[in-house]
Amino acid sequence: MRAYLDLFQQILERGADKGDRTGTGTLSLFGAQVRSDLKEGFPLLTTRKVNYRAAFEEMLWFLRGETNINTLPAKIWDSWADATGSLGPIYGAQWRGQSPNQPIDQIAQVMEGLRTHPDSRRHVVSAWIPADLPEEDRLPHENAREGRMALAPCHTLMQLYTRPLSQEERLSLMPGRDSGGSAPERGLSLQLYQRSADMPVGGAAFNCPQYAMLTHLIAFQLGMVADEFIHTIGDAHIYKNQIEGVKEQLAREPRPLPHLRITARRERIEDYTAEDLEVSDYNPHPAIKFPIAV
Ligand code: UFP
Repeated sequence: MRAYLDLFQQILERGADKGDRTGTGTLSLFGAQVRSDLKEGFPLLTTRKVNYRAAFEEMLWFLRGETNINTLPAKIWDSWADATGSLGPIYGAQWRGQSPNQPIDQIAQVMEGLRTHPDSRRHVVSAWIPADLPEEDRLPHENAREGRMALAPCHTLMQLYTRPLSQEERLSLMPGRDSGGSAPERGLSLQLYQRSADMPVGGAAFNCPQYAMLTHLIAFQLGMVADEFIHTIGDAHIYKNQIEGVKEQLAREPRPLPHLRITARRERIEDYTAEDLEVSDYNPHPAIKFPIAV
């Protein structure tokens, strides 16, 4: 996670003073990439306590194709929904093909593709469906009420990649594996393109662990090892009212990374619940309250 802290520092030092849709004002850099080796630990910020459970719940909710806040226990999207709780055709609808403009179940297709053509270079899932994008000048709930996405996808597109593990890597992964059987032969990596990241609250704290978890989950379903999570970011920003909280985090010493274990095997990826995901050895510094821009 040091690379995320370095990116915070870079944004504070070199970020452009940039206005934004929410009127809060940001410091912003364009084009950043952070790699996390999932074989070395689970990428969760230790410089403040993060509610990773909410991040996992949101990801599992996307995977089930859900788009209404009434089925999401964590109160992440409440400020964006319309009166019925709908968020319009956001992630879940696009991933699972539940929008009239995008009827393909991309998750099922990519899982099947990874099984049948592991070396393919076409394992892509996109939430960016132009026909369903919101109108920028309307409020989120107005867009949702009209059947458009309440918020344009921030994490826009993911690509999955598998590779054979070297003999050395396979041997080093053998001890303590839960599968009991032989060591998996392939590693699975995921690269996310996030067009816009509120780095302290969204990008580093929330989106990183949730996509790292998704990488683990897909790898587990396919009998592979979670290899790398590569986080590529377009507009990487810190809101001005977050600067103090970020500086406080940069003054803290990062601690060893926790670990993620999947404790049950489910038939389909949408069948997993947060109870099946166990994070151990997470000993973060105390929480820091951050304002969120709507
Ligand atoms: N944002 C994230 N991650 C998310 C999410 C939102 O960082 O998962 F849903 C932030 C990015 C930005 C704001 O600060 O929310 C979205 O605003 P905009 O659409 O104008 O980029």
